[in-house]
Amino acid sequence: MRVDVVTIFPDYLAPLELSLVGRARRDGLLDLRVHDLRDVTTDRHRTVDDTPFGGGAGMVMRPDVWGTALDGVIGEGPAVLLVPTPSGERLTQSMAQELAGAERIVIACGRYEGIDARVAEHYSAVPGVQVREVSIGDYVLNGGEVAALVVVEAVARLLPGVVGNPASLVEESHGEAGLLEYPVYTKPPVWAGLAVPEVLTSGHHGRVARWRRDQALARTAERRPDMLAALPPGDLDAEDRRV
Ligand code: 6GU
Repeated sequence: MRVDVVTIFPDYLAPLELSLVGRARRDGLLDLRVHDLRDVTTDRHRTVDDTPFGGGAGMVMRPDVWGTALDGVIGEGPAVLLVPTPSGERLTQSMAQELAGAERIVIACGRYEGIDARVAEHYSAVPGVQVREVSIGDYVLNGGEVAALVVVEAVARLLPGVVGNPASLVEESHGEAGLLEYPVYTKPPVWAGLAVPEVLTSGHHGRVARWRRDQALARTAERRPDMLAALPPGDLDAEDRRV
């Protein structure tokens, strides 16, 4: 997969050289390129923004600058143009899975009050380009760069070969079961006066599995009742309903 990130702060994306995403890049599983939006400007001040038509506070990013930058990276084949914005559709694990199937993703990181709306409109009409305006949660950031980090990490770890043990993708929160993950423990067996739950050291696989499912259910009911309510009815059996 190739990902192009366009931003006025390329240094913000430096963490993508680290850890699992960094290794995926070095291994050739992810071709990630970061571009400075200001490189396409032609004026002395390298201007990328201007005052909003209709008035109001703040500045809006110019569509002509974005058009030049995006035309330079988007290519001919199918691509997702992902625009991080607090007014976008919410990023979910299933969206990350969809994005992991894309050949190319271009991420247009806005700053200030956002990017002139004609940019999304224009690229929506370009054959092969799918525009997705995406929010990472109900809070406001200063720009799209941190959201781009989030999207790239969420997507990269789903690419074949990126996560060493694919089994670790299966049971985690927001995975198949539609539940939050159960709590986990390791050595030492007693720490700060707290013992590991006895069932986990019992060697009884059936009891461990039941305990983990109960913990996941209780946790989800407590922290994310919306997720529990969204489960298909058949997903909860009689044992589950006791929790
Ligand atoms: Cl994608 N961008 C900004 N600026 N703020 C956000 C966001 C994105 N998602 C949540 N808040």
